[in-house]
Amino acid sequence: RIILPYEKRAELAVNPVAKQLFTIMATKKSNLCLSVDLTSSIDILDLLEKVGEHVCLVKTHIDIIEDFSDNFVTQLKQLAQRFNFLILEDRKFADIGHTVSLQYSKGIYKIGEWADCVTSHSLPGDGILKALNNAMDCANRGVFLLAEMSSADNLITPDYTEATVKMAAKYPEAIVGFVCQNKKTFNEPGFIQLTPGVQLESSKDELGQVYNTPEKVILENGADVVVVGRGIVAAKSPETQAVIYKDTLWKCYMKRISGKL
Ligand code: UP6
Repeated sequence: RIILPYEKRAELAVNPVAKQLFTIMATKKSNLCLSVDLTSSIDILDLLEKVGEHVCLVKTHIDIIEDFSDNFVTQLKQLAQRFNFLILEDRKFADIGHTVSLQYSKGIYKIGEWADCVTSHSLPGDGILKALNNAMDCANRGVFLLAEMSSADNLITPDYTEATVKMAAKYPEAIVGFVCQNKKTFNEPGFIQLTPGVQLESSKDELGQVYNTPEKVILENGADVVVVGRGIVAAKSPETQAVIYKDTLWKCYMKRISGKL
């Protein structure tokens, strides 16, 4: 899987968002996903004005925004179109199917109306995927399933990870890929490995987050799309830093597909 170029994998993808994301990465030469974990909508939009051209995917936590409005969503969608990136709402659904279908479509955020894709835990069983699959209803939508986490001492076991990948196989049309840390987690080249917990130097934060380097996550661990939050957002110049991450991550990917590891 990991030595195939994104263009080839776009052809192998079943889910339309996976196809689109592989294609955007190849076109923009960027496998950088920016996690915009800011609490003000203006700050998010300002940041995306500056870095939108450098990313393939923007990951939101919509429920941390203090001044959320429908207008914010409209502007976010406009930026996505202008800069050709997709939007991932990192909701990490984890409830029974019925509740998740409401959380996906209803409430203030109406996630299903604007997010190209969402994240979901597999913990509740495959009802959660059935619910999301029904709610997505053939539109250009998809799910990243959490098979592993980046945080220290998380409770996910190898058996859980394996069962998660098996669960995804029941709904291949709904699955964009997996949030995971390891290239052995899945083999299917049409799925995308989304890997968070990345900074230029390996380190940790004070609340359990563990950071690996771009080289390690792409060359050793098989990441296809790399999630960077504070590494860019908290930098003095997020724009300069986004370019550094984009170039570094792309170089690692090019090295990987050249087969000369
Ligand atoms: N995230 C992780 N690890 C996971 C899953 N998701 O860090 O296993 C998400 C976090 C955060 C982002 O919710 O939004 O990725 C990482 O941000 P950071 O680079 O600032 O640590």
